[in-house]
Amino acid sequence: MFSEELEFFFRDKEKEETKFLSTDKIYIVRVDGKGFSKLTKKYFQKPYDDSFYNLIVSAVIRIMKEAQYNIVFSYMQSDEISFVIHPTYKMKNRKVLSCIPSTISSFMTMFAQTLVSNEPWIFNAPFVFDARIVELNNMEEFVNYFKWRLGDAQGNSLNNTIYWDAILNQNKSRKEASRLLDDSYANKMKLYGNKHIKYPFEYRNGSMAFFEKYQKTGYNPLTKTPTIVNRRQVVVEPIKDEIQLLNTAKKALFKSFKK
Ligand SMILES: Nc1nc2c(ncn2[C@@H]2O[C@H](COP(=O)(O)OP(=O)(O)OP(=O)(O)O)[C@@H](O)[C@H]2O)c(=O)[nH]1
Ligand SMILES: [Mg+2]
Repeated sequence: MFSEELEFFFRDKEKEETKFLSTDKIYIVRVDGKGFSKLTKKYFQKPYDDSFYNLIVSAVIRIMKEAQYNIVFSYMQSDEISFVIHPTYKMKNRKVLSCIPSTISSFMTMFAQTLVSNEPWIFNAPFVFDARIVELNNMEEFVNYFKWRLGDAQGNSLNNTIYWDAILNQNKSRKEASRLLDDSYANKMKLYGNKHIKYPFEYRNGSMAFFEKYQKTGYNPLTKTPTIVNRRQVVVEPIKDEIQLLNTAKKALFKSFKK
């Protein structure tokens, strides 16, 4: 039987989760693959794998087309994705935190099936993502957030290159390979930069997805004439440098303020 007393008691316990995103802040939802070190070791090439990258990109493009999430910009690196949410979006924190990672997980798991359509299901595990909300107060924090994530991407990818080169090409043990990473970024770049630079930008810096307008010729059945219609599509670009990432992220955010 429905009990108002119990309803009140348990709704009160949920109160932290019933907050709404505030319209005077900027929100980023960052998702990160859970246990992907093990998963990618089993099913993908080390250190980088085009199929893995394409799976994440496909899932990101697909979720950005879901109007309900109001994502205006995404930054992908390794197994993490930062989604910038439209600044006037009034959604409950708990919805954002639960629906975005579950949608990304579902799309990635779905798309993985097409990747191996001629084989039996080889990914004997779902692609699971955790999520957190990052609340930013102003543009400076927004810019610094992306500087921080890009720096993390660059440091991790350099380590990945060094570690897997030692294991796969130099017969080093995991312990020996790990020891090579205990050096400064500058020194590691000096020693291994020439190997690292051979990998494409998407693996060294990550890539970004944003909306771009384009025009399409349609047909107006009332006037029976061709008409030009404005559409938008998701564009994905590997990141060449920090300036390109920051400028594109800022532009995507400013565009959404105007709408
Ligand atoms: N083989 C392969 N592995 C990748 C690729 N991109 C990312 N990864 C791996 O994904 C992992 C991401 O690191 P983490 O998020 O710290 O590791 P995790 O195992 O997911 O740990 P949690 O996030 O704490 O659950 C690293 O082990 C990367 O090597 C890729 O293109 N190919
Ligand atoms: Mg992870």
